[in-house]
Amino acid sequence: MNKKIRIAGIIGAVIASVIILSLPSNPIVMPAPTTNSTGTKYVEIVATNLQKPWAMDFADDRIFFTEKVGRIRVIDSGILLEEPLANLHVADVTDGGLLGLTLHPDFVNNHFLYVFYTYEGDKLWNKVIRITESENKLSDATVILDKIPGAEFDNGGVIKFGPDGKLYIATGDATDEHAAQDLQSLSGKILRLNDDGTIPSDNPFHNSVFSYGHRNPQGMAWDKSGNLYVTEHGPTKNDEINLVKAGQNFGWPDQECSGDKNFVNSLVCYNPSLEPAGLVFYSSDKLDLENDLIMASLRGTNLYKLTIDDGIITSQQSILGGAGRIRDVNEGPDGYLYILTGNTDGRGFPDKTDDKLIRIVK
Ligand SMILES: [Ca+2]
Repeated sequence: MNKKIRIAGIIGAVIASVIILSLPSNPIVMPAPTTNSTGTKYVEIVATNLQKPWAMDFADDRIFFTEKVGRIRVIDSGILLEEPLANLHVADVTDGGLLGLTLHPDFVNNHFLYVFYTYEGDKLWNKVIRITESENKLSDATVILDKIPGAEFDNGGVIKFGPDGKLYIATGDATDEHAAQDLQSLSGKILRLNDDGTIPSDNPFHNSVFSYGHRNPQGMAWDKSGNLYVTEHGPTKNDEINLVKAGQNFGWPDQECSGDKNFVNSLVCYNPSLEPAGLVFYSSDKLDLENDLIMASLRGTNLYKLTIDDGIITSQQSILGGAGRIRDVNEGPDGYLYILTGNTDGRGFPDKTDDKLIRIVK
Protein backbone atom coordinates (compact mmCIF):
# COMPACT_ATOMS: atom_id res chain seq x y z
CA MET A 1 0.00 0.00 0.00
CA ASN A 2 2.88 2.35 0.67
CA LYS A 3 3.78 2.21 -2.97
CA LYS A 4 0.58 4.00 -3.70
CA ILE A 5 1.33 6.85 -1.38
CA ARG A 6 2.26 9.78 -3.54
CA ILE A 7 3.98 12.57 -1.76
CA ALA A 8 2.86 15.64 -3.56
CA GLY A 9 5.52 16.82 -5.91
CA ILE A 10 2.87 18.26 -8.07
CA ILE A 11 3.17 21.88 -7.02
CA GLY A 12 4.54 23.76 -9.93
CA ALA A 13 4.46 20.72 -12.14
CA VAL A 14 0.88 20.44 -13.20
CA ILE A 15 -0.59 23.90 -13.33
CA ALA A 16 -2.12 23.66 -16.74
CA SER A 17 -5.66 22.85 -15.83
CA VAL A 18 -8.63 25.12 -16.17
CA ILE A 19 -9.67 26.25 -12.74
CA ILE A 20 -13.09 27.37 -11.72
CA LEU A 21 -12.95 30.06 -9.10
CA SER A 22 -15.90 31.74 -7.49
CA LEU A 23 -14.21 33.19 -4.41
CA PRO A 24 -12.20 35.05 -3.43
CA SER A 25 -11.29 37.69 -6.00
CA ASN A 26 -7.63 36.66 -6.21
CA PRO A 27 -7.59 33.27 -7.82
CA ILE A 28 -4.98 30.73 -6.84
CA VAL A 29 -4.08 28.19 -9.44
CA MET A 30 -4.30 24.72 -8.03
CA PRO A 31 -3.13 21.52 -9.61
CA ALA A 32 -5.94 19.35 -10.84
CA PRO A 33 -6.87 16.43 -8.65
CA THR A 34 -5.26 13.27 -9.90
CA THR A 35 -8.52 11.36 -9.93
CA ASN A 36 -8.52 8.60 -12.49
CA SER A 37 -12.19 8.94 -13.34
CA THR A 38 -13.35 10.38 -16.60
CA GLY A 39 -13.57 14.09 -17.30
CA THR A 40 -11.46 17.04 -16.30
CA LYS A 41 -11.32 17.79 -12.62
CA TYR A 42 -11.68 21.17 -11.00
CA VAL A 43 -11.25 22.65 -7.60
CA GLU A 44 -12.58 25.91 -6.17
CA ILE A 45 -10.92 27.94 -3.48
CA VAL A 46 -13.74 28.78 -1.10
CA ALA A 47 -11.73 30.64 1.56
CA THR A 48 -8.10 31.66 2.12
CA ASN A 49 -5.80 32.93 4.86
CA LEU A 50 -7.29 30.71 7.54
CA GLN A 51 -5.29 30.24 10.73
CA LYS A 52 -4.70 26.60 11.59
CA PRO A 53 -8.14 25.35 10.53
CA TRP A 54 -9.01 21.95 11.92
CA ALA A 55 -12.58 20.70 11.38
CA MET A 56 -15.73 21.64 9.49
CA ASP A 57 -19.41 20.82 9.16
CA PHE A 58 -22.33 22.06 7.09
CA ALA A 59 -25.90 23.26 7.49
CA ASP A 60 -28.23 24.77 4.91
CA ASP A 61 -26.04 27.19 2.95
CA ARG A 62 -23.41 27.54 5.63
CA ILE A 63 -20.04 26.01 6.43
CA PHE A 64 -18.86 26.10 10.04
CA PHE A 65 -15.21 25.45 10.80
CA THR A 66 -12.72 25.77 13.62
CA GLU A 67 -9.38 27.51 13.74
CA LYS A 68 -7.09 26.09 16.42
CA VAL A 69 -6.43 29.57 17.76
CA GLY A 70 -9.96 29.55 19.17
CA ARG A 71 -12.22 30.88 16.45
CA ILE A 72 -15.37 29.25 15.12
CA ARG A 73 -15.80 30.72 11.64
CA VAL A 74 -18.79 30.76 9.31
CA ILE A 75 -18.99 30.80 5.53
CA ASP A 76 -22.49 31.96 4.68
CA SER A 77 -23.63 31.57 1.07
CA GLY A 78 -20.01 31.36 -0.06
CA ILE A 79 -18.80 34.38 1.90
CA LEU A 80 -16.41 33.99 4.83
CA LEU A 81 -17.80 36.17 7.60
CA GLU A 82 -15.18 38.39 9.16
CA GLU A 83 -16.71 38.13 12.62
CA PRO A 84 -16.29 34.68 14.15
CA LEU A 85 -19.31 32.88 15.58
CA ALA A 86 -17.29 32.58 18.76
CA ASN A 87 -13.77 33.30 19.94
CA LEU A 88 -12.92 30.78 22.65
CA HIS A 89 -10.14 31.10 25.18
CA VAL A 90 -8.07 28.04 24.33
CA ALA A 91 -4.60 26.78 25.20
CA ASP A 92 -1.89 27.66 22.69
CA VAL A 93 -0.20 24.26 22.40
CA THR A 94 1.19 22.36 19.42
CA ASP A 95 -1.48 19.68 19.09
CA GLY A 96 -4.26 21.38 20.99
CA GLY A 97 -6.53 24.41 20.95
CA LEU A 98 -9.90 24.49 19.24
CA LEU A 99 -10.12 21.18 17.39
CA GLY A 100 -13.25 19.19 16.54
CA LEU A 101 -16.59 20.64 15.49
CA THR A 102 -19.84 18.93 14.61
CA LEU A 103 -23.41 20.03 14.18
CA HIS A 104 -26.29 18.31 15.93
CA PRO A 105 -28.19 16.05 13.47
CA ASP A 106 -31.21 18.31 14.07
CA PHE A 107 -29.22 21.54 13.82
CA VAL A 108 -31.77 23.20 11.53
CA ASN A 109 -34.25 23.13 14.40
CA ASN A 110 -32.14 23.35 17.56
CA HIS A 111 -29.05 25.27 16.28
CA PHE A 112 -26.72 23.16 18.43
CA LEU A 113 -23.09 22.90 17.46
CA TYR A 114 -20.45 21.05 19.43
CA VAL A 115 -16.75 21.81 19.71
CA PHE A 116 -13.76 20.15 21.39
CA TYR A 117 -10.97 22.32 22.73
CA THR A 118 -7.88 22.36 24.92
CA TYR A 119 -7.70 24.86 27.74
CA GLU A 120 -5.40 25.66 30.59
CA GLY A 121 -6.76 25.28 34.12
CA ASP A 122 -4.68 23.90 36.95
CA LYS A 123 -3.13 21.94 34.07
CA LEU A 124 -4.04 21.28 30.46
CA TRP A 125 -7.49 19.80 29.88
CA ASN A 126 -9.85 19.28 26.99
CA LYS A 127 -13.59 19.73 27.00
CA VAL A 128 -16.58 19.46 24.73
CA ILE A 129 -19.17 22.19 24.83
CA ARG A 130 -22.49 22.63 23.07
CA ILE A 131 -23.12 26.04 21.59
CA THR A 132 -26.49 27.36 20.59
CA GLU A 133 -26.11 29.43 17.44
CA SER A 134 -28.30 32.34 16.47
CA GLU A 135 -27.73 34.40 13.32
CA ASN A 136 -24.12 33.21 13.10
CA LYS A 137 -23.41 34.17 16.69
CA LEU A 138 -23.10 32.26 19.95
CA SER A 139 -26.25 32.75 22.00
CA ASP A 140 -25.70 30.08 24.65
CA ALA A 141 -23.12 27.47 25.65
CA THR A 142 -23.20 24.48 27.95
CA VAL A 143 -20.53 21.97 28.95
CA ILE A 144 -21.10 18.44 27.61
CA LEU A 145 -17.92 16.77 28.89
CA ASP A 146 -15.04 18.29 30.86
CA LYS A 147 -11.74 17.14 32.36
CA ILE A 148 -10.54 15.13 29.41
CA PRO A 149 -6.79 15.08 30.12
CA GLY A 150 -4.85 17.47 27.88
CA ALA A 151 -1.22 17.91 26.89
CA GLU A 152 1.07 19.71 24.46
CA PHE A 153 0.68 16.75 22.09
CA ASP A 154 -1.78 13.96 21.29
CA ASN A 155 -5.11 15.42 22.36
CA GLY A 156 -7.13 13.61 19.68
CA GLY A 157 -10.07 15.98 19.31
CA VAL A 158 -12.43 14.63 16.66
CA ILE A 159 -16.15 14.79 17.46
CA LYS A 160 -18.98 13.51 15.27
CA PHE A 161 -22.50 12.22 15.57
CA GLY A 162 -22.88 8.59 14.57
CA PRO A 163 -25.76 7.11 12.58
CA ASP A 164 -27.20 6.07 15.96
CA GLY A 165 -27.60 9.74 16.90
CA LYS A 166 -24.93 9.49 19.63
CA LEU A 167 -22.02 11.90 20.01
CA TYR A 168 -18.63 10.21 19.52
CA ILE A 169 -15.54 11.91 20.96
CA ALA A 170 -12.06 10.71 20.00
CA THR A 171 -9.47 11.48 22.66
CA GLY A 172 -5.69 11.09 22.55
CA ASP A 173 -3.52 9.62 25.28
CA ALA A 174 -2.29 13.16 26.04
CA THR A 175 1.24 11.69 26.31
CA ASP A 176 0.23 9.47 29.25
CA GLU A 177 0.32 6.29 27.23
CA HIS A 178 -0.86 3.86 29.90
CA ALA A 179 -4.04 5.88 30.40
CA ALA A 180 -5.20 4.52 27.04
CA GLN A 181 -5.62 1.09 28.70
CA ASP A 182 -7.36 2.48 31.81
CA LEU A 183 -11.13 2.24 31.45
CA GLN A 184 -11.56 4.86 34.16
CA SER A 185 -9.55 7.44 32.22
CA LEU A 186 -10.98 9.57 29.41
CA SER A 187 -7.62 9.46 27.56
CA GLY A 188 -6.92 7.36 24.49
CA LYS A 189 -10.55 6.47 23.92
CA ILE A 190 -13.48 6.71 21.63
CA LEU A 191 -16.20 8.04 23.95
CA ARG A 192 -19.92 7.82 23.24
CA LEU A 193 -22.49 10.16 24.76
CA ASN A 194 -26.07 11.22 24.33
CA ASP A 195 -26.47 14.63 22.76
CA ASP A 196 -26.92 16.21 26.20
CA GLY A 197 -23.73 14.65 27.60
CA THR A 198 -25.40 11.84 29.55
CA ILE A 199 -24.17 8.28 29.17
CA PRO A 200 -26.16 5.97 26.88
CA SER A 201 -27.57 2.91 28.67
CA ASP A 202 -26.09 0.55 26.07
CA ASN A 203 -22.44 1.63 26.35
CA PRO A 204 -20.14 -1.40 26.80
CA PHE A 205 -18.58 -0.47 30.15
CA HIS A 206 -21.48 1.52 31.65
CA ASN A 207 -19.45 4.69 31.43
CA SER A 208 -18.61 6.98 28.52
CA VAL A 209 -16.01 4.62 26.99
CA PHE A 210 -16.90 3.03 23.65
CA SER A 211 -13.44 1.67 22.72
CA TYR A 212 -9.93 2.03 24.14
CA GLY A 213 -6.23 1.56 23.52
CA HIS A 214 -6.07 4.48 21.09
CA ARG A 215 -3.05 6.75 20.84
CA ASN A 216 -4.07 9.88 18.95
CA PRO A 217 -7.21 9.58 16.80
CA GLN A 218 -7.53 12.23 14.09
CA GLY A 219 -10.51 11.23 11.97
CA MET A 220 -13.79 9.30 12.23
CA ALA A 221 -16.34 8.17 9.65
CA TRP A 222 -19.18 5.66 9.32
CA ASP A 223 -19.94 3.77 6.15
CA LYS A 224 -23.49 3.06 4.98
CA SER A 225 -23.54 -0.20 6.94
CA GLY A 226 -22.76 1.72 10.12
CA ASN A 227 -19.13 0.57 10.42
CA LEU A 228 -16.99 3.14 12.26
CA TYR A 229 -13.50 3.83 10.91
CA VAL A 230 -10.95 5.82 12.87
CA THR A 231 -7.60 7.23 11.72
CA GLU A 232 -4.88 7.38 14.32
CA HIS A 233 -1.30 8.64 14.59
CA GLY A 234 1.43 6.30 15.79
CA PRO A 235 4.40 7.50 17.86
CA THR A 236 6.79 8.05 14.93
CA LYS A 237 5.47 5.52 12.45
CA ASN A 238 2.73 2.90 12.48
CA ASP A 239 -0.19 5.22 11.84
CA GLU A 240 -3.41 3.25 11.71
CA ILE A 241 -6.87 3.02 10.28
CA ASN A 242 -9.07 0.99 12.60
CA LEU A 243 -12.53 -0.51 12.29
CA VAL A 244 -13.96 0.24 15.72
CA LYS A 245 -16.67 -1.69 17.51
CA ALA A 246 -18.07 -1.30 21.02
CA GLY A 247 -15.86 -2.56 23.81
CA GLN A 248 -12.78 -3.27 21.69
CA ASN A 249 -9.18 -2.66 22.72
CA PHE A 250 -6.85 -1.34 20.02
CA GLY A 251 -3.70 -2.05 21.94
CA TRP A 252 -1.85 1.19 22.57
CA PRO A 253 0.74 1.29 24.11
CA ASP A 254 1.30 -2.49 24.16
CA GLN A 255 0.64 -2.99 20.46
CA GLU A 256 1.16 -0.81 17.41
CA CYS A 257 -0.91 -1.86 14.38
CA SER A 258 -0.89 -5.63 14.93
CA GLY A 259 0.93 -8.62 16.36
CA ASP A 260 -0.72 -9.30 19.71
CA LYS A 261 -3.78 -11.53 19.80
CA ASN A 262 -5.09 -9.72 22.88
CA PHE A 263 -5.81 -6.63 20.82
CA VAL A 264 -7.64 -5.70 17.65
CA ASN A 265 -5.35 -5.35 14.62
CA SER A 266 -5.47 -2.18 12.56
CA LEU A 267 -7.03 -2.41 9.08
CA VAL A 268 -4.17 -0.42 7.61
CA CYS A 269 -0.72 0.35 9.05
CA TYR A 270 1.37 3.20 7.65
CA ASN A 271 5.10 2.79 7.99
CA PRO A 272 6.52 5.30 7.23
CA SER A 273 3.96 7.64 8.70
CA LEU A 274 1.68 9.72 6.50
CA GLU A 275 -0.27 11.27 9.37
CA PRO A 276 -3.80 10.33 8.36
CA ALA A 277 -6.27 13.00 9.46
CA GLY A 278 -9.91 13.79 8.65
CA LEU A 279 -12.03 10.99 7.24
CA VAL A 280 -15.43 10.87 5.54
CA PHE A 281 -17.57 8.24 3.87
CA TYR A 282 -18.56 9.62 0.47
CA SER A 283 -22.23 8.91 -0.19
CA SER A 284 -23.09 11.27 -3.04
CA ASP A 285 -22.90 10.46 -6.75
CA LYS A 286 -21.57 13.90 -7.77
CA LEU A 287 -18.00 12.63 -7.86
CA ASP A 288 -16.91 9.22 -9.02
CA LEU A 289 -16.12 8.20 -5.46
CA GLU A 290 -19.45 6.79 -4.32
CA ASN A 291 -19.20 4.52 -1.28
CA ASP A 292 -15.47 5.17 -0.85
CA LEU A 293 -13.81 6.43 2.30
CA ILE A 294 -11.96 9.69 1.68
CA MET A 295 -8.98 10.39 3.90
CA ALA A 296 -6.95 13.56 4.42
CA SER A 297 -3.27 13.27 5.26
CA LEU A 298 -0.95 15.81 6.81
CA ARG A 299 2.57 14.52 6.27
CA GLY A 300 1.34 12.55 3.26
CA THR A 301 0.05 15.82 1.70
CA ASN A 302 -2.56 13.98 -0.34
CA LEU A 303 -6.25 13.24 -0.28
CA TYR A 304 -6.83 9.52 -0.67
CA LYS A 305 -9.74 7.38 -1.62
CA LEU A 306 -9.98 4.08 0.19
CA THR A 307 -12.14 1.42 -1.40
CA ILE A 308 -13.95 -0.57 1.27
CA ASP A 309 -15.66 -3.90 1.11
CA ASP A 310 -17.64 -4.92 4.18
CA GLY A 311 -15.25 -3.50 6.73
CA ILE A 312 -12.06 -4.24 4.79
CA ILE A 313 -10.01 -1.65 2.93
CA THR A 314 -9.12 -3.13 -0.42
CA SER A 315 -7.23 -0.31 -2.12
CA GLN A 316 -5.87 3.19 -1.64
CA GLN A 317 -5.31 5.83 -4.27
CA SER A 318 -4.46 9.53 -4.22
CA ILE A 319 -7.20 11.73 -5.65
CA LEU A 320 -5.60 15.11 -4.92
CA GLY A 321 -2.13 16.42 -4.23
CA GLY A 322 -0.40 19.75 -4.49
CA ALA A 323 -2.27 21.57 -1.75
CA GLY A 324 0.25 20.68 0.95
CA ARG A 325 -0.88 19.22 4.24
CA ILE A 326 -4.56 18.33 4.38
CA ARG A 327 -6.18 18.40 7.82
CA ASP A 328 -9.84 17.63 7.21
CA VAL A 329 -12.25 16.42 4.58
CA ASN A 330 -16.03 16.35 4.56
CA GLU A 331 -18.92 15.93 2.15
CA GLY A 332 -21.07 19.02 1.69
CA PRO A 333 -24.84 19.05 1.38
CA ASP A 334 -24.22 19.80 -2.32
CA GLY A 335 -22.63 16.36 -2.66
CA TYR A 336 -19.10 17.66 -3.29
CA LEU A 337 -16.00 17.17 -1.20
CA TYR A 338 -14.49 19.96 0.88
CA ILE A 339 -11.01 19.98 2.37
CA LEU A 340 -9.20 22.15 4.90
CA THR A 341 -5.48 22.45 4.35
CA GLY A 342 -3.10 22.30 7.31
CA ASN A 343 -0.08 24.26 6.16
CA THR A 344 -0.10 26.88 8.93
CA ASP A 345 -0.01 24.32 11.73
CA GLY A 346 3.70 24.86 12.34
CA ARG A 347 4.86 21.79 10.46
CA GLY A 348 4.16 22.85 6.88
CA PHE A 349 5.25 25.33 4.25
CA PRO A 350 2.37 27.78 3.93
CA ASP A 351 2.05 29.97 0.86
CA LYS A 352 0.77 33.55 1.04
CA THR A 353 -2.87 32.50 1.05
CA ASP A 354 -2.76 29.45 3.31
CA ASP A 355 -4.63 27.96 4.87
CA LYS A 356 -7.48 27.28 2.49
CA LEU A 357 -10.88 25.71 2.33
CA ILE A 358 -11.17 24.01 -1.05
CA ARG A 359 -14.17 22.49 -2.77
CA ILE A 360 -13.59 19.60 -5.13
CA VAL A 361 -16.18 19.90 -7.86
CA LYS A 362 -14.73 17.55 -10.45
CA1 LIG B 1 -3.60 0.17 17.61
